Amino acid sequence: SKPTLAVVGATGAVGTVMLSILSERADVWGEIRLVASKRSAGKRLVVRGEEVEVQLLEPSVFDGVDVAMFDVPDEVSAQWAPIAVSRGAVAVDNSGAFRMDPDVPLVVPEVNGDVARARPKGIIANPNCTTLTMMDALGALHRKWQLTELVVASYQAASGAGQPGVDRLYDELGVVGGRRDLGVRAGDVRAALAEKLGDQPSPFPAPLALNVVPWAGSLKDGGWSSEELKVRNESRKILGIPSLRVSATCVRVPVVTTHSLAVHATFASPVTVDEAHEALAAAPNVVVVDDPANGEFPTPADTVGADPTFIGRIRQALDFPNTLDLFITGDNLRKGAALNTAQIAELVAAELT
Ligand code: 11C
Repeated sequence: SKPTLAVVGATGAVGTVMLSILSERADVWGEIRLVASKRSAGKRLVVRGEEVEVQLLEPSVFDGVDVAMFDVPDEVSAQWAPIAVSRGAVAVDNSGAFRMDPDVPLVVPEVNGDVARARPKGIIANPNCTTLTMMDALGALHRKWQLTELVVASYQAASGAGQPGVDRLYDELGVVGGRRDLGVRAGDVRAALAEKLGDQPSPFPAPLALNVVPWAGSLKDGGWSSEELKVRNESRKILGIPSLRVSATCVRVPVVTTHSLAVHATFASPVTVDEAHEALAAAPNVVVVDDPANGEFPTPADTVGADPTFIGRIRQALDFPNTLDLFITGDNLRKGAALNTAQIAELVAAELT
């Protein structure tokens, strides 16, 4: 019989996309059990065309479950993933709680799917969405030319901050829409938002509408953001290059969904643009869109809702040997989160059947 899946955090921004992905992909699952906190338990959600009641997160909900996916805050995963494992499930966790644990594989199926089998804690971690967006492309290039240095600037969508991020961006756009008097004086956007939205809390530390905000996550030592350190640490672990030199600047932009990255990647051996095109065109889940003479390059507005990551603007750096500059876009809720989690869960399901 087909394995049983639990989806914990089924009602969040990623959970919602997960339900549609589970409905679209080859049906590897028997029962799909939806699980959430007290606030959402009892709701009815549609998956695979059927209404399913959301069950309360409690230990017994994992009885009989083969794979439990978690898309919940770090502290909830830290507490509940081991409980799911103790009840017999393999946990696939999309929080930051276990990603850097040496006993937990951090998996992008196209890049390092083989490491998913060694999971001494019964937990497999799903990477951060910003890291994930560039892994398929960089994994393919690394295999051929051996990546040594990575300098990245991200352009991250509001939905990276979950449904509250999406709601806030739309609310802000509602305030600034059509106002030709805004964006012309320092502080005018901030003042207009304060006037119309009052004390309504924002997950962003500055206005996002008509703006960009060089911040995502929490403050860490040396002025780094947690998001920037995740890009560094997780890239090293996924690519299996512990000494990879990485420097990231993470920036939030007024895009609803789809993260973008400007990547400056240095390799051990020389690589031409044509060779990179060829390697990327052959890579799984990667689409090359790189014809600037005809205005073709990846943009978030053309990427959102798609499964692959899109690569364009591939150039050989003029002043840096063995180095490519390129631009990558990927739907942060799909490959960046729910799709990759579903793919990992399917790897486990394939072991069971
Ligand atoms: C963002 N990437 O865009 C973050 C959200 O480590 O899973 C995901 C945080 C994480 O804000």
